[in-house]
Amino acid sequence: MKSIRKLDAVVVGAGFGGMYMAYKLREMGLDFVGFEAADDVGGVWYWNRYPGARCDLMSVDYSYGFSREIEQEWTWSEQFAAQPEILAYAKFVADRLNLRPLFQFETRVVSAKWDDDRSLWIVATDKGDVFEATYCIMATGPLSVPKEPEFGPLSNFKGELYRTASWPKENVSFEGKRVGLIGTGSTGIQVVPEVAKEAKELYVFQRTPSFTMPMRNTKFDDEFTSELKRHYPQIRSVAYNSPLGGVRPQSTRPYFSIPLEQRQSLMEDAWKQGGLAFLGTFSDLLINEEANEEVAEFVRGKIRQVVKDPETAEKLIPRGYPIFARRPCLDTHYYEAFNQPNVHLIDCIGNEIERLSDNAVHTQNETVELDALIIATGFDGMTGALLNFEVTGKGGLPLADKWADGASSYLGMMMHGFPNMFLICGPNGPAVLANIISLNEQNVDWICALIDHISETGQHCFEVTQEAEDQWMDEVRSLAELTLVSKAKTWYTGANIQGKPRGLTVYTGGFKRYRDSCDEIAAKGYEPLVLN
Ligand code: N01
Repeated sequence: MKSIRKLDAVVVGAGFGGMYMAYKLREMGLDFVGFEAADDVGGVWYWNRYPGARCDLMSVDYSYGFSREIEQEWTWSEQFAAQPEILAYAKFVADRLNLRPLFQFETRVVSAKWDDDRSLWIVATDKGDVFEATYCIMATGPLSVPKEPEFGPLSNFKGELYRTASWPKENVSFEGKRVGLIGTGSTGIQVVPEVAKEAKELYVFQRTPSFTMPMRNTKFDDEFTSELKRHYPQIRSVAYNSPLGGVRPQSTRPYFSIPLEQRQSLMEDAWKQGGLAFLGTFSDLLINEEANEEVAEFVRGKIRQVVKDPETAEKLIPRGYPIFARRPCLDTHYYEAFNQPNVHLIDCIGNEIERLSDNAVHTQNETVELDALIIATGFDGMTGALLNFEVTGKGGLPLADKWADGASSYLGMMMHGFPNMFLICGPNGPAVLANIISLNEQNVDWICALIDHISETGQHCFEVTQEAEDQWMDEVRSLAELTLVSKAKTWYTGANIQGKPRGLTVYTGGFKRYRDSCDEIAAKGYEPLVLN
């Protein structure tokens, strides 16, 4: 029988959250092990290496701010970095800080169980190893478990099958092939223009059209890069004090505070500028339904201008939900791709995909024969990774039972009934509406300060009270009611997964307000936590 190793902490996941946590725990002198299912660091950027994968937050924001050295040594090549560059950055950080020895790669945690009698976590891996740890830290990411589409099983398709969320490392060629793509969220929208360049025919299966705006990516030149590096401290300060946790123009101008002509001209400017410029043009697009609809109509007009076939344009036009309520997408020639003769839109509204067969996708009304099929149907977001293995808290309470009616947590970082467990960027924090790298850093710093505090008090355990968790959840829900974010059927609300409890599991108050709340709790001596 293998011996049980005793630790101060385990960390699950070697994405940007897990990497920074491992770095900090080592600095604190704690004995810990990190586990990662992949064979290297990078998390979501390790797995999602599909053609066109790119971050829609600016690279200067989507990077660590905790190390002045790394900021100076790493050079971003463009405004919105592509997946290979982001993964290279993660590897660079791992090398520079010698993080790899802190992780066991190609190792999945299969269970994490709280032992009431001994007040510690018992963590088992698929390698048959068992660890006992004071703290269990879940850096499992909000988007790490792909959704299993309703028309499965995917293995019914005998041609080349690719999932964007676990894309092969080897080069994939679609040259001369009939390719199907299912899913038109942020991922599918990035895949289309790339595969359209190669495929003989590309069939895009679209159920809900997304709003997407031109990214208008730019390369950085040497002069820009050296200015950027000189100003990192100021850039970080702006980012950390912003609602997004990143540098983006903010507006205090409500949409209807200026005349129509001026509004139109500002929208034209935002469209030309690209990126998420719209969100920095008016202050109330996520709270004022009428303003939101006018901006949506502007974008619909742009789709009509770009897409030459009016019938295709009408099918691509999103209706029935507010713009920005689904994750706003940024694209590089997405709508233009539908002007190519080899790209075909299959509208799945009223024409659901029913099943896959050896060489075809069968919808209610048609059969499309294919050589290759790409699945970009999204993720079991926010909670999927944590419910993917056995996690039990006090009294053997399964996490699945605690979350049976919806994910509840305190600050998105801890849960009543699960002492000494931390979530990094967990549900009900601002993850996915804020720059996740800034949030990772903030969560990790806050958690490490709490671990220090616990050890200074001579205690070993913390647990958040039910009352504090309930109050936080009330705040999450009441803030959500002020915005239009929950008014679309999205993974933000669990609506993309059959049987998943519905409800927005994201804190919509913005990064700065969230950070202030966390700081206030620390300043007041962590009152909502019981230490023993
Ligand atoms: O997933 P999604 P994603 N039949 O859930 C469709 C981040 N991200 O991977 O809406 C037909 O948005 C589904 O249709 P519907 C970002 O946070 C970031 O694209 O269910 N279609 C939808 O069109 C993003 O929000 C970046 O009607 C089916 C699509 O699949 C998150 O990841 C890049 C279907 C899923 O869209 C998830 O994006 C990429 C079915 N049975 C991703 N089932 C950047 O930083 C599902 N669909 C740029």
